Amino acid sequence: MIKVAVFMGSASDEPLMKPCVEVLAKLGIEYLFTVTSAHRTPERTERLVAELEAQGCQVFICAAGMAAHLAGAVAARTTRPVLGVPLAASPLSGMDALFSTVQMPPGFPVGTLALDKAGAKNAAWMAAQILALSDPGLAQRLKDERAGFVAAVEEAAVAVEEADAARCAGKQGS
Ligand code: RP5
Repeated sequence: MIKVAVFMGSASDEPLMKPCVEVLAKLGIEYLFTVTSAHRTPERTERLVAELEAQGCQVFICAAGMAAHLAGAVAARTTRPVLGVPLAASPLSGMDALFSTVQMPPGFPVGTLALDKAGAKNAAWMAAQILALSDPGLAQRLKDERAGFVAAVEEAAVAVEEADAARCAGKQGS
Protein backbone atom coordinates (compact mmCIF):
# COMPACT_ATOMS: atom_id res chain seq x y z
CA MET A 1 0.00 0.00 0.00
CA ILE A 2 1.36 3.43 -0.90
CA LYS A 3 2.16 5.26 2.35
CA VAL A 4 3.88 8.35 0.96
CA ALA A 5 3.21 10.31 -2.22
CA VAL A 6 6.12 12.29 -3.63
CA PHE A 7 4.92 14.90 -6.12
CA MET A 8 7.16 17.13 -8.24
CA GLY A 9 5.97 20.11 -10.26
CA SER A 10 8.04 19.04 -13.26
CA ALA A 11 10.16 16.16 -14.52
CA SER A 12 13.02 18.68 -14.47
CA ASP A 13 12.86 18.47 -10.64
CA GLU A 14 13.71 14.76 -10.62
CA PRO A 15 17.49 15.02 -10.06
CA LEU A 16 16.90 17.10 -6.92
CA MET A 17 14.14 14.81 -5.60
CA LYS A 18 15.68 11.41 -6.28
CA PRO A 19 17.44 11.42 -2.86
CA CYS A 20 13.99 11.64 -1.25
CA VAL A 21 12.75 8.38 -2.70
CA GLU A 22 16.13 6.75 -2.09
CA VAL A 23 15.66 7.36 1.65
CA LEU A 24 12.07 6.07 1.53
CA ALA A 25 13.21 2.93 -0.28
CA LYS A 26 16.05 2.37 2.20
CA LEU A 27 13.54 2.52 5.05
CA GLY A 28 11.20 0.08 3.30
CA ILE A 29 8.39 2.61 2.85
CA GLU A 30 6.09 2.16 -0.14
CA TYR A 31 5.74 5.35 -2.15
CA LEU A 32 4.50 6.84 -5.41
CA PHE A 33 6.96 9.17 -7.18
CA THR A 34 5.29 11.25 -9.87
CA VAL A 35 4.89 14.60 -11.58
CA THR A 36 1.88 16.84 -11.14
CA SER A 37 1.64 20.59 -11.21
CA ALA A 38 -0.47 23.06 -9.25
CA HIS A 39 -0.67 25.34 -12.27
CA ARG A 40 -0.32 23.12 -15.32
CA THR A 41 -2.41 20.14 -14.16
CA PRO A 42 -4.62 21.29 -11.28
CA GLU A 43 -7.27 18.63 -12.01
CA ARG A 44 -4.67 15.84 -12.01
CA THR A 45 -3.29 17.10 -8.70
CA GLU A 46 -6.76 17.15 -7.15
CA ARG A 47 -7.59 13.67 -8.49
CA LEU A 48 -4.29 12.17 -7.30
CA VAL A 49 -4.77 13.50 -3.76
CA ALA A 50 -8.31 12.10 -3.57
CA GLU A 51 -7.32 8.70 -5.01
CA LEU A 52 -4.21 8.31 -2.87
CA GLU A 53 -6.05 9.35 0.29
CA ALA A 54 -8.71 6.74 -0.45
CA GLN A 55 -5.98 4.11 -0.90
CA GLY A 56 -4.47 4.93 2.51
CA CYS A 57 -1.61 7.27 1.64
CA GLN A 58 -0.57 8.95 4.92
CA VAL A 59 1.86 11.71 3.95
CA PHE A 60 2.24 13.93 0.89
CA ILE A 61 5.65 15.32 -0.06
CA CYS A 62 5.51 18.10 -2.64
CA ALA A 63 8.48 19.68 -4.37
CA ALA A 64 8.45 22.56 -6.80
CA GLY A 65 10.47 25.52 -7.93
CA MET A 66 9.64 29.09 -8.95
CA ALA A 67 6.07 30.09 -7.86
CA ALA A 68 5.89 26.83 -5.91
CA HIS A 69 2.22 26.35 -5.10
CA LEU A 70 2.09 22.56 -5.36
CA ALA A 71 2.41 21.86 -1.62
CA GLY A 72 -0.17 24.53 -0.82
CA ALA A 73 -2.57 23.21 -3.44
CA VAL A 74 -2.28 19.72 -1.96
CA ALA A 75 -2.67 21.06 1.61
CA ALA A 76 -5.92 22.67 0.47
CA ARG A 77 -7.27 19.23 -0.47
CA THR A 78 -6.20 16.99 2.43
CA THR A 79 -5.91 17.09 6.21
CA ARG A 80 -3.06 14.54 6.10
CA PRO A 81 0.45 15.92 6.66
CA VAL A 82 1.93 17.79 3.70
CA LEU A 83 5.68 18.35 3.55
CA GLY A 84 7.09 20.91 1.12
CA VAL A 85 10.50 20.98 -0.53
CA PRO A 86 11.32 24.31 -2.20
CA LEU A 87 13.61 23.94 -5.21
CA ALA A 88 16.10 26.41 -6.66
CA ALA A 89 14.86 26.48 -10.25
CA SER A 90 14.99 30.15 -11.18
CA PRO A 91 17.32 33.19 -11.10
CA LEU A 92 15.99 33.85 -7.57
CA SER A 93 17.90 30.75 -6.34
CA GLY A 94 14.94 29.19 -4.56
CA MET A 95 13.90 32.19 -2.45
CA ASP A 96 10.74 32.40 -4.59
CA ALA A 97 9.92 28.72 -3.98
CA LEU A 98 10.80 28.94 -0.27
CA PHE A 99 8.44 31.85 0.38
CA SER A 100 5.70 30.30 -1.79
CA THR A 101 5.93 27.01 0.12
CA VAL A 102 6.40 28.20 3.69
CA GLN A 103 3.93 31.10 3.92
CA MET A 104 0.68 29.19 4.27
CA PRO A 105 -2.43 30.63 5.92
CA PRO A 106 -3.36 29.33 9.41
CA GLY A 107 -5.11 25.95 9.29
CA PHE A 108 -3.39 24.84 6.06
CA PRO A 109 0.17 24.06 7.17
CA VAL A 110 2.93 22.86 4.89
CA GLY A 111 5.85 21.46 6.87
CA THR A 112 8.58 23.14 4.88
CA LEU A 113 12.02 21.55 4.65
CA ALA A 114 15.32 22.94 3.41
CA LEU A 115 15.96 23.75 -0.23
CA ASP A 116 16.91 21.13 -2.81
CA LYS A 117 18.57 17.79 -1.99
CA ALA A 118 18.93 18.46 1.76
CA GLY A 119 15.20 19.14 1.99
CA ALA A 120 14.41 16.20 -0.27
CA LYS A 121 16.21 13.82 2.08
CA ASN A 122 14.76 15.32 5.25
CA ALA A 123 11.23 15.25 3.82
CA ALA A 124 11.63 11.48 3.57
CA TRP A 125 13.05 11.23 7.12
CA MET A 126 10.21 13.41 8.43
CA ALA A 127 7.59 11.33 6.60
CA ALA A 128 9.16 8.22 8.12
CA GLN A 129 8.99 9.72 11.60
CA ILE A 130 5.29 10.51 11.09
CA LEU A 131 4.57 6.95 9.90
CA ALA A 132 6.65 5.52 12.75
CA LEU A 133 4.17 6.91 15.29
CA SER A 134 1.92 3.98 14.39
CA ASP A 135 4.53 1.52 13.07
CA PRO A 136 6.85 0.07 15.74
CA GLY A 137 8.97 -1.76 13.15
CA LEU A 138 9.68 1.46 11.28
CA ALA A 139 10.35 3.27 14.59
CA GLN A 140 13.03 0.66 15.34
CA ARG A 141 14.55 1.04 11.84
CA LEU A 142 14.77 4.80 12.43
CA LYS A 143 16.57 4.21 15.74
CA ASP A 144 18.99 1.83 13.96
CA GLU A 145 19.66 4.45 11.26
CA ARG A 146 20.36 7.06 13.95
CA ALA A 147 22.88 4.70 15.52
CA GLY A 148 24.57 4.51 12.11
CA PHE A 149 24.83 8.33 11.94
CA VAL A 150 26.37 8.39 15.43
CA ALA A 151 28.92 5.72 14.49
CA ALA A 152 29.85 7.60 11.30
CA VAL A 153 30.54 10.83 13.22
CA GLU A 154 32.58 8.99 15.84
CA GLU A 155 34.65 7.26 13.13
CA ALA A 156 35.18 10.59 11.35
CA ALA A 157 36.25 12.23 14.62
CA VAL A 158 38.84 9.49 15.28
CA ALA A 159 40.16 9.77 11.69
CA VAL A 160 40.52 13.57 11.92
CA GLU A 161 42.14 13.42 15.38
CA GLU A 162 44.60 10.72 14.28
CA ALA A 163 45.52 12.59 11.08
CA ASP A 164 46.07 15.78 13.07
CA ALA A 165 48.18 13.98 15.68
CA ALA A 166 50.34 12.48 12.90
CA ARG A 167 50.74 15.94 11.31
CA CYS A 168 51.81 17.47 14.65
CA ALA A 169 54.24 14.61 15.32
CA GLY A 170 55.72 15.13 11.84
CA LYS A 171 56.27 18.84 12.51
CA GLN A 172 57.94 18.16 15.86
CA GLY A 173 60.25 15.60 14.24
CA SER A 174 61.39 18.00 11.47
C1 RP5 B 1 8.00 24.53 -11.36
O1 RP5 B 1 8.65 25.24 -12.36
C2 RP5 B 1 8.60 23.16 -11.39
O2 RP5 B 1 8.48 22.53 -10.14
C3 RP5 B 1 10.02 23.40 -11.78
O3 RP5 B 1 10.88 23.52 -10.63
C4 RP5 B 1 9.97 24.75 -12.49
C5 RP5 B 1 10.35 24.67 -13.94
O4 RP5 B 1 9.59 23.69 -14.58
P1 RP5 B 1 9.90 23.26 -16.10
O5 RP5 B 1 9.71 24.47 -16.93
O6 RP5 B 1 11.33 22.75 -16.12
O7 RP5 B 1 8.93 22.16 -16.42
O8 RP5 B 1 6.63 24.49 -11.56
